[in-house]
Amino acid sequence: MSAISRKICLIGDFGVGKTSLIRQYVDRQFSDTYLSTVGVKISRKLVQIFNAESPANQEIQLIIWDIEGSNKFKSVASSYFQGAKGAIIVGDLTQQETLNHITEHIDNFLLINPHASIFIALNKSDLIEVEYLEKLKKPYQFENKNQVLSTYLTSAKTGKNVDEIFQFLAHKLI
Ligand SMILES: Nc1nc2c(ncn2[C@@H]2O[C@H](COP(=O)(O)OP(=O)(O)O)[C@@H](O)[C@H]2O)c(=O)[nH]1
Ligand SMILES: [Mg+2]
Repeated sequence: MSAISRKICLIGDFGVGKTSLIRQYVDRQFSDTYLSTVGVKISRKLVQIFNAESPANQEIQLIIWDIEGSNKFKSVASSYFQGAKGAIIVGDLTQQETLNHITEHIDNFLLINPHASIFIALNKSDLIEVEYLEKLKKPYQFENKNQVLSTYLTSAKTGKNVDEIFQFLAHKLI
């Protein structure tokens, strides 16, 4: 069976954990030492999609684009976004400024891909005390933005919600 391919982008400020999330998802690895991404790195992962209406499970090949981190989000080349059917926009729960920038990342991506599906990852949840997590998540639901489907508390370190966010995004791209 030949799988369909879909490009997705990881988007967010420098240091929020984009590269770490991909590494946890694709390679099942995490490193505390800084991972620098030079230019653009492309990873692939074959995902099984379970469909209740069809006996045959579908497969989708996720083509995951990771760009070198930058706080100058305006400077992200539109060619990086071009052709993407989905995006995971990442903020760091321990750095408020990166969360403030999520809206701009959403808007910049939708400018290029107005019909794409977006999930939000509020990452490094392992560094936050459990009782604060739901409260921190509340302002980042983006219910007024139709393309933003869901917000997850993630940890690239423990793996919390990492498979889930990629898997749910893949589901939306069939
Ligand atoms: N504790 C913790 N550290 C993380 C997590 N995700 C990333 N990091 C660390 O944050 C730093 C930046 O991660 P990186 O993936 O390079 O961020 P990027 O610039 O967005 O690609 C690295 O030192 C990672 O080890 C996480 O979920 N929890
Ligand atoms: Mg990176």
